[in-house]
Amino acid sequence: MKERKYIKDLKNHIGEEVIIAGWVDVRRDQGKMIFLDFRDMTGRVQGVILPSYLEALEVGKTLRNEFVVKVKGKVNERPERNKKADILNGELELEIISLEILAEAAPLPFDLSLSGYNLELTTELDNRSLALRQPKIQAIFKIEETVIDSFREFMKINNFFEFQAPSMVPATAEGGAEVFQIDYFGKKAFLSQSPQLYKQIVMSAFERCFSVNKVFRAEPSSTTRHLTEIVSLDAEMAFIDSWLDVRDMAENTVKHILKQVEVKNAEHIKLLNVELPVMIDKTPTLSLREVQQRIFEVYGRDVRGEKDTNAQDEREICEIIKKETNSDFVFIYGYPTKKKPFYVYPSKDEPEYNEGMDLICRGVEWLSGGRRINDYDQLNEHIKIWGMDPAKVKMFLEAFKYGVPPEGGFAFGAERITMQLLGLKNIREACMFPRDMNRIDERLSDEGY
Ligand code: AMO
Repeated sequence: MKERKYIKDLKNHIGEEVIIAGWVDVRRDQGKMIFLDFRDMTGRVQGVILPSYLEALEVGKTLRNEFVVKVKGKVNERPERNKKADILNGELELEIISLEILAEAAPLPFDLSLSGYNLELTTELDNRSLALRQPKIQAIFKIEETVIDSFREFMKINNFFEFQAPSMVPATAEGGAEVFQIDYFGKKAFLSQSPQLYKQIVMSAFERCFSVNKVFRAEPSSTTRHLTEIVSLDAEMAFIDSWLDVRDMAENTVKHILKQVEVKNAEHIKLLNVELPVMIDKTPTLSLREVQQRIFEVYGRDVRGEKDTNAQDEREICEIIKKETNSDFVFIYGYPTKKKPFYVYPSKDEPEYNEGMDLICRGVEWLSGGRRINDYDQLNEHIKIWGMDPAKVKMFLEAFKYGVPPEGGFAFGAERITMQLLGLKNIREACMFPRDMNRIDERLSDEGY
């Protein structure tokens, strides 16, 4: 449709006749006149069919919401008193000359409009294809697009090489039972939980690498922050002095993402009426034991000696840190070595604790990472202690046999980032087609929401 103008550009055509194409967003029939709001991928505009356009009025009467139309009209400036300063095209109106219906739409099962839309999440997901037309839902995914783009952008600025990690793998990177097994020509294989071992292999050749990949977690419980298929933003870097270099890279990545979202998605943030989390200059960084001690001091809840944080710990430490520093983020490091995967680097001074770290934002984990073991013999020793079969990680071990610098890395879940940026209550809102125990597009059961 070569002659078509985008709705966002109509302000440049005041006084001219234009062709637009899009959906009927709202229709208000006032008898002699019909008001129609049109929507295309760039925005919305109000149009009016005046009484003198008899043919257009006839077509206008047959329209319903979501009909797809091609419209010829004249772009008129609105009288001063009718101008709306804070919305796109608030200063103009389209005087409709003719209308062509490109596709009809069945009556809608629910109100899609900005003011009328209010579906429960389960119903929204059951009607995903139609709900995706709703502006607030689109805003969430536009922001997520920026999150992923800006991660990629920051990695490239910092000389990380992008690679494509495999999704079907012979062994599990993270250990544990949370893995989907597949039948690979009669042999056992798995859907990748994480590109962990591959990113370490690629790092051993390219120094710095990253990947944006789907990963799969057979999470056996249904929570508001777990999905079974996620977008994992992974990075790995060589020649670090300590895990603190990894923390700093992760922190700077977050700063870049926050800045890009603020700049590129200003209108979406306004529409969703949210405040982005605050990252202060140096993000507070506490060991697991310090976190547990702080929770004990402030809330009197004794979780000292626990091997990891749970959801309540993460919420509470974020509340404490927010009050004290205004930071919405906190790094936690120093987990019990045995509780984390075999590749995590044990601290030199206290080998029973490791140099693994998590970044928590507003009470929910955003990122995991840290320093890795780069010494071949030490890796082999850990593989033995962890009870793993070295044959299953042969390709990984081969990389480390031939000289690998001190190194580390991290991974974010894109849906977790989006969820916490926007203060969404359920991670499913941050995933266009969420997969969980109860849903693969179709609902598998009525439970768990
Ligand atoms: P981890 O398993 O902690 O670390 O995952 C990294 C990040 O991925 C996100 N995430 C999830 N998001 C939604 N649903 C899930 N089920 C889910 N599981 C994980 C979180 C989490 O912080 N190999 C390490 C990373 C590394 O050390 O580089 C790993 O996969 O945001």
